[in-house]
Amino acid sequence: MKTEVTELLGIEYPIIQGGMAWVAEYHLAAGVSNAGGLGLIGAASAPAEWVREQIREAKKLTDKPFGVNIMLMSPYADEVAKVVAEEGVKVVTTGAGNPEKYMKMWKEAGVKVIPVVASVALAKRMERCGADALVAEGTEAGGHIGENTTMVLVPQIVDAVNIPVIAAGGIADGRGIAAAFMLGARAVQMGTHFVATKESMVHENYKNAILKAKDIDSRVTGRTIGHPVRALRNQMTKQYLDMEKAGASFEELEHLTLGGLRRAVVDGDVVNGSVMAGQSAAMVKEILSCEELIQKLVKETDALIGGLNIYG
Ligand code: TUI
Repeated sequence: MKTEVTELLGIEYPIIQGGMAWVAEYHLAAGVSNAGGLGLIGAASAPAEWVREQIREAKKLTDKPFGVNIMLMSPYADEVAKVVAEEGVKVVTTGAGNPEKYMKMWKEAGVKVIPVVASVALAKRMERCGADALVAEGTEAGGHIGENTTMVLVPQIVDAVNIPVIAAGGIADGRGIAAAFMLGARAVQMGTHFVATKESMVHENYKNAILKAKDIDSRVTGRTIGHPVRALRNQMTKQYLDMEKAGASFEELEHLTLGGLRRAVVDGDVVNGSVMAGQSAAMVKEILSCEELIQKLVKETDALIGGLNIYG
């Protein structure tokens, strides 16, 4: 499965783990990288020194490349951007914004930059300012999302840019990976299935909520305030959507979800916490190790498209 992306990143398989807030800490990142994919530490809204410590811990567990995801709405984004350059991190992905102002610093430090985008316009802009590749993330993904599905977003971005495209959103097995390659992607990014792995440190209740999830259990809150977030339905999403229908203000809605992801991930409160997960949660059937999951994905993908020579 050699592709432009495995070559660019120096990894064995074209499978990247999403940089999920609170979930993607160094144990998971190192687990994915040791299994031949690209693990990511999710900087989320954490202070820069926490991120530095995570990077140093990951380096103790793996000598393979790994990356850091920077959530651009974080109040610490500027400092975290500097830390990744200082610590010699190989790859940065970004989410929830436009990373243009950091591009020069990262390129000078030799960091590969892979913005996560949800639109063709931002994809083109990122190529112009020097991105090495892009993650095209469809609305099937968990957390903060755009409006286009993976099926329509990936081919449009593939047509619009000349850098490799990594498909994300709704991918949880070899069929999804094979489909992504058919759409022109050169790798995939998966989040939800990696939440439910042995190496993932999330509360057991969070993993069980993913295992139990059915096709109808996904909800998007925050559309009315221009901040759509996908999570598994529970008391919190119900109350949030009821309040949105009743015309609640930005402040009232924000108050409801404040600290909600931490409550779900750390405390295991899957009733009133925010159980962010993609629509693919319904396809996650068992808890595997990162190694077992990646080997399963590679085997399934190879059985479907291994003979076609389309990895590119
Ligand atoms: O960033 C994500 N997913 C996320 S970030 C996140 S952190 C959070 N925590 C608590 C509540 C809410 C969020 C959880 N999930 N995915 C990548 C992604 N980026 N999806 C969509 C975008 C995006 C959206 C708008 C990128 C750029 C953009 O506009 C950029 C601009 O300025 O034009």
